[in-house]
Amino acid sequence: MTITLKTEGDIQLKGTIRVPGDKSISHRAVMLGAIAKGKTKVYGLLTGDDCLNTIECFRKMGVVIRRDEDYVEIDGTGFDGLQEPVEILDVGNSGTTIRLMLGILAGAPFHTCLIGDASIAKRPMDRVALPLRQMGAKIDGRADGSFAPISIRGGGLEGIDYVSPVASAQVKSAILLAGLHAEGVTTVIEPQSSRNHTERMLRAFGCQIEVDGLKTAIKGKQDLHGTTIHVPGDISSAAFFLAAGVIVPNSELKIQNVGINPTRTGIIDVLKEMGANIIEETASDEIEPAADITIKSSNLKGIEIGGDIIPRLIDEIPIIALAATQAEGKTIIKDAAELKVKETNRIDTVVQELTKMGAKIEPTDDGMIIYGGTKLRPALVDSHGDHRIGMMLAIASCLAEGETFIENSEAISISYPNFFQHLKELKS
Ligand code: SPQ
Repeated sequence: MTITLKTEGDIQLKGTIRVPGDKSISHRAVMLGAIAKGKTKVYGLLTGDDCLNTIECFRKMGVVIRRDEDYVEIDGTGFDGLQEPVEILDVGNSGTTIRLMLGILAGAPFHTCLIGDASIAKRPMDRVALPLRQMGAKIDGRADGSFAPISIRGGGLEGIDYVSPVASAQVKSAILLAGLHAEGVTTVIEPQSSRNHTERMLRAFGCQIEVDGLKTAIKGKQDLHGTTIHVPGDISSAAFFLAAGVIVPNSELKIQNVGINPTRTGIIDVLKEMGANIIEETASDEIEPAADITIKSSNLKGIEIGGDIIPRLIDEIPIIALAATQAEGKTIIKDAAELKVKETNRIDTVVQELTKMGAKIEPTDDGMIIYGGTKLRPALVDSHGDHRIGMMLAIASCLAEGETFIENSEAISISYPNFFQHLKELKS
């Protein structure tokens, strides 16, 4: 679907919104709720396409999951109650679903086949298949199990000590979830800290897990027990309006109940370093901390972004790149080669699409260089089926007077089904 976004004269964004539930936390709440013993109630679960696919995968393994207006209720079967699925499990566009499911299924003594869409078919699965095979799972698939479609026969796992070559929460989580059903202890050491939602959620379900710097250890054969979870708003979704509030002149926005887990708040640190006026007020501190965030338009300056902060803002790089087009001076984003294996190659798609709107931006091997102070113009642009590229382009259209056309805009419902409604409310 192609959407037309019209910007007439100088617009400003004003108002208060609550963004949908955190996608990473929502996936984990459903997954752990399904394999726990007893009922789990999840309030604020994201009902975007990716999380709905996670729910469908577990329904195909016999887990009863009910959706009410305010919450989702899961009748956990306990891990041993999962049933061998008759059908193939389709993860759609969701990398988190396929990689974390592989970790869970590695412990299940039956056969499962997983597929996804054209984007999933291009994303590397060997990063989880290799350690899971070391633990004893039998995995096959396209290119020797490096890509989906992928099939797994689990069971009989032994704990391993795994030194991960990438800072990836999906790799870490897949191994920890397999470790939960392995003999002995499983450890994962990461090169830098990735998001820690799996560890926090496992604890909430009564599991013991030890974290020592970059090393995480889990003892096998622990039971999980159903619980109640409140999912905070997704900082990766809020990021679009955080940046919009800063770069669209004369704007002032409040975003309520945003998850501020420190492994995810790189976007706030970077925008502040660039000169943004952002104030956080703590809203709650349960399994995951949350805050109300107020943003005002500010003059930004270009900075260098790289190193340990990258895993803390990896999904926000498209919108950071847009913010950098409005900063004074040059912004360099480096150490972010992981962008190449997301829903799209986000180095290429960011550069290609923002260039169409007049941005001065160059790709590099591990990031991009953005020259600030550019006036953007409307254009025919494409999300390439990547929700985060689609939302970044919609925010860019607020700075481009005239009509911007975004092709494949339906991808946005993967993580933010009411994005356009919020954009319209804030513009009026
Ligand atoms: O689920 P998917 O498709 O991989 O989603 C993305 C996104 O932009 O929404 C990545 F493209 O987020 C990942 C994130 O990049 C979600 C995630 C998680 O929930 O564990 C971790 C990150 O990926 P990785 O590969 O660094 O572990």
